[in-house]
Amino acid sequence: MELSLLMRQFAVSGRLVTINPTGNGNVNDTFLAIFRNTFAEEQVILQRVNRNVFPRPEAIMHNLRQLTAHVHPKLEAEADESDRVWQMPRIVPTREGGDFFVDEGGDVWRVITKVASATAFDEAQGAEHAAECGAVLGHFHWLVSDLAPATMIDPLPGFHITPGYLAKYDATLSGNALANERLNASMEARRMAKFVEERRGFAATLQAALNTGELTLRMMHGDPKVNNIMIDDYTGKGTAMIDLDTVSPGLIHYDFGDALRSICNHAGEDEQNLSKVVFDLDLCAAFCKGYMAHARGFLTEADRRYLFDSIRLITFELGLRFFQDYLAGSVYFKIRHPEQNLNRARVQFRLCESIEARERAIRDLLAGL
Ligand code: GN1
Ligand code: MG
Repeated sequence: MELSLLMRQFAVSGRLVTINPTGNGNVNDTFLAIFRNTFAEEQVILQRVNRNVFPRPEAIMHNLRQLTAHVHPKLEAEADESDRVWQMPRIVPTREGGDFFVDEGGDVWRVITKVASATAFDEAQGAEHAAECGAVLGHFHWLVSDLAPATMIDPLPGFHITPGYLAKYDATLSGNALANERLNASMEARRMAKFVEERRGFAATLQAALNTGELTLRMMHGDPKVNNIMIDDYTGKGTAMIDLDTVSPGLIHYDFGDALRSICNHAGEDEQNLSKVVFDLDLCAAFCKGYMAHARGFLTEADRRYLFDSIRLITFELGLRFFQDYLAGSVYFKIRHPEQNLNRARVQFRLCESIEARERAIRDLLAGL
């Protein structure tokens, strides 16, 4: 179905001027649509939900409905005392009043409002930006801290359970001849397999702390990387978290680690030159300061003990996910060239090593917060 016809299913007023791909997510397909009338313009985001990744798209729309119903009134209630305007997209209904549209091929499409006058950067712009990212994540954790987990449907069961990804990796290698061929085709891939083996025990760290009750489930964003954090174009302040499909009960540590692994790596996720992949301590310090301004009140002593591990673990986990997907034939993360997921894995593993090498300095920094 043509994009403009799809757009017509949704209740946006004005005339559609243009519709173009936007962002660079690895999962959903995203488009920016601009509508105009004589006096005004409206910009909205059209997305096709990836059914391969999200087997129950109606569940993520249910969650988005619950999340926005919880957060919008909370944002409005604090608006007068707040140092900025915080934003969160809202669902644009279909002309029939539904939250999404199913096309003739069975694909689920949805439209949400675009966060006004703001930019999501693909890499950290400096310490000030990193601090704003921290503030946005801390504020987001506060926003969802009293959202009842029972109102949400787990969008991706096992999403950040690292031992589960190890099991998936093992299953890929034991049941798939092509995966073994891919593994043995390069020294690089074999070195990476060794890297995984050396960290098998470590992979269970956060899950173990959850099982003993040392850490507790809370609402998390699930994907707070740097380009899911919007910065106001005029004030430079953080204004919104986007990509809300993975908001679910989990450990806020996953978010903390995921944000840092993405913000503190200037080289991004697709760098070819590994010597450029380094974990930047100054950006880490800036992010943590911004985060703590909102999170100090709800972080326990036990939470703090696991902050370092969370940075190391989520970086390892993402590398493992890319590596497993490469071996399985790149069926999960979208790619633009055949070796892309292998290279993405190399980058995360290198970043993980850089985090390990800076363990003392990172722990000291976290202890001083
Ligand atoms: C995927 O599609 P995108 O870029 O928002 C992935 C995240 C990864 C990220 C790495 C549902 O997110 O977990 O951290 O790629 N999302 C899902 O770039 O798997
Ligand atoms: Mg995402």
